Amino acid sequence: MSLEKYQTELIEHGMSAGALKFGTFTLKSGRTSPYFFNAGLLASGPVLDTLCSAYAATIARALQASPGLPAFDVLFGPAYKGIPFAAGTALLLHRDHGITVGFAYDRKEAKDHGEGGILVGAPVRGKRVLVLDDVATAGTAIRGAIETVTREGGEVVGAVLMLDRQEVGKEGKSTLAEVEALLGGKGRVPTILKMKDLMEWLQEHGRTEELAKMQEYWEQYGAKE
Ligand code: OMP
Repeated sequence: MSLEKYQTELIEHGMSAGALKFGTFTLKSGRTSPYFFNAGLLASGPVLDTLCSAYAATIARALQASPGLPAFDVLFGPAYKGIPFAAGTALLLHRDHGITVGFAYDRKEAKDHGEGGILVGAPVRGKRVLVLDDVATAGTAIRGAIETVTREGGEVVGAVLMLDRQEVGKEGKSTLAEVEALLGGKGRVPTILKMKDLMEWLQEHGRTEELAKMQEYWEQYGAKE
């Protein structure tokens, strides 16, 4: 299976922005990983264009797939990194795919005056919401975003991820399968990239040392469904 153009672009722009790195990194989970993707460094016009175009293409494709993503009303990007990404993706869904949705995001601290509350942007109460997040390892961050929307009265019908690291989740299955089950089943969590896509890119570019370290990590922590 070869990589899509938008996947290759995200890998290569991510690397030149210093966001995607190969080396030795300690994860939130305490695991020592041979790679790290810091979406916070995707922070220039061109690289935001690459990322949001990839999110929009992934969402548009998932809406057509079977089993796929159900139609939704609002794209929710959790603070802070998700805020510009959700805004940019809503814009490109409209401009490039003819899909019109609102976008919303949360505050890290609730306001008790003015408009108040924890959410900003399009109202989610009673709406079908797609959560947009960057990286999933064990699934803590994505579950937190789903809870925020649910608490505010939205119905989370799916989630879109920049990178599924394809690791074991909280219940011993793959994180992706666990989150899909939470959201109603297969097809509910489309992703732009998976760890295996990064490995394919390394292979295509003859980066055998890095590939071997990725393979080793996969054997230790990868989700073998
Ligand atoms: P989980 O909450 O365990 O799914 O890990 C996802 C979070 O880990 C992300 O929201 C980031 O804060 C961080 N992270 C990355 O951003 N990139 C990576 O490659 C790996 C991690 C990580 O620490 O697992």
